[in-house]
Amino acid sequence: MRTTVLTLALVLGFSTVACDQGDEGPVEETLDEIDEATGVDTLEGEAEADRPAERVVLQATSYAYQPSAITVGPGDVRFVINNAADIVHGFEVEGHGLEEAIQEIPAGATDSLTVTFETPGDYRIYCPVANHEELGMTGTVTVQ
Ligand SMILES: [Cu+2]
Repeated sequence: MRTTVLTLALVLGFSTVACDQGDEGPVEETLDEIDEATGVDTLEGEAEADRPAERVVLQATSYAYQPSAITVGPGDVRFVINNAADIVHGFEVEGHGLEEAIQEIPAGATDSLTVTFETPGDYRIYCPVANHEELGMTGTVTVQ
């Protein structure tokens, strides 16, 4: 249920941006704002907390994430996922009582998900679409 609400919020966020009606809702970003070589976000002024979220850029293909092994620090991490495939994919993070997801990212689209990691350890990432997880669309986020 929580993931459904989150997905809806993201969809509404798209609408808000598309209509150019203001600053509320998730900020939609494009890879233009991400330095492809370093993964560093070059978009300024979007930090909502005192400490800006760590940012991880992933590419989704059929059927894998690149990178699939990610190490981050604790706290807020914003995953920016570019679906480079020609079919829909998604992105889910699960572990240590945490479960957050983007259920669907259309082919060719980019979406982002901010997750707050409070517990160090390994978290699983996988694609929640159809049987993509079984097809190998998985990975690991290590929080340390
Ligand atoms: Cu998928």
